[in-house]
Amino acid sequence: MKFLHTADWQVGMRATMLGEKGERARMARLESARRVIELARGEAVDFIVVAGDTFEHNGVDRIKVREVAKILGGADRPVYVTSGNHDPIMPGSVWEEPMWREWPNIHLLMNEAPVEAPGATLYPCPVSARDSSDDPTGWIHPINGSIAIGIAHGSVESPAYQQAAPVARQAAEIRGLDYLALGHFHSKALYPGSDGVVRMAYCGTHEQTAFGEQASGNALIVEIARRGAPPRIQAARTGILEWLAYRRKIEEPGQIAALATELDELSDPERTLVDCVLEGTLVGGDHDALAQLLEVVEKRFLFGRSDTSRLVPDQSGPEWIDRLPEGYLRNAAQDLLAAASANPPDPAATAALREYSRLWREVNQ
Ligand SMILES: [Mn+2]
Repeated sequence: MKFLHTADWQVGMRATMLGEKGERARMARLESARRVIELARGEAVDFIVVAGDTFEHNGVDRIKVREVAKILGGADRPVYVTSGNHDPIMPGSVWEEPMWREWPNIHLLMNEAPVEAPGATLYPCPVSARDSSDDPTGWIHPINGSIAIGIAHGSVESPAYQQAAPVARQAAEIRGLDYLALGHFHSKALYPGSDGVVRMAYCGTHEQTAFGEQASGNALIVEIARRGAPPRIQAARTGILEWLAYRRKIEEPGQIAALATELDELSDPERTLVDCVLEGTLVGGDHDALAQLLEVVEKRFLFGRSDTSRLVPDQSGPEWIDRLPEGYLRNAAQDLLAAASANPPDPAATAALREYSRLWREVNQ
């Protein structure tokens, strides 16, 4: 028996941080949803499990809901969907739409009750609107000899912090499950049991949602030979967009130019989002390299942002300042340089100095 585990499609996510590029990121969530279904076909899985947060919220535009229903409905195999904290069961929720009944392969699992799937029994733990501090898997007691698969949406217990809907760290063992398909955490995470076998996992979101998520943009293919046999779990890439975060400490000349070259050589800039944070010391000769780097970050990619507020110019200043006409033009640049090099540095002066340099280059070209 083999199935595909996915979750957290978050369709309808606003991605406001991305501004006008947000629409591209929103469309990508549907494109990669189609890739999940293609993957299921290619792997010839018996069924698909969607472990919550298919939608960002219950008010998602019904045209988009219908688009998701079409994608799932075209899977040529059963699809089992449960709710998450973003799309909980409640009056008026997306799950009450009659459209779901148009695709007989889509099964909405909105009750805590076992459901027979091809080759396995499913134990869904749907999320409803009321808050709960109970383990959502608490009701599960496998009753027969068939492969037992739990589906839940929540946070695996961590001693570090308190969660709503905490899932016991050993939930798969405690509940007697062959596999617990988890949703909610956007990065892929596997949890070995006391025997070292992984029987519970987050698949992560199918398409990354923010900078810094590790191992997201995947779906899991899970194969279980029989009740009690260790699952074979394989991650497959489904994401379309690349979210790259660069954190660099600048300590010597040339580092910025090297980073600019690195970014300039990245393939598929139209699918790439870049977050570039530089700190350290900017030496005079590197001002041009920085201008070039920031231009690459801002203009080359689907989305690019940079933070150089902790990159402090050294007192020597860039050469272009010395070449400015004597008088207020040069004095203004030197004043900005002094403020930018002060301790603490004035980030507005740093940005103004950079803008000044850019304008000056334009005028002199
Ligand atoms: Mn969630």
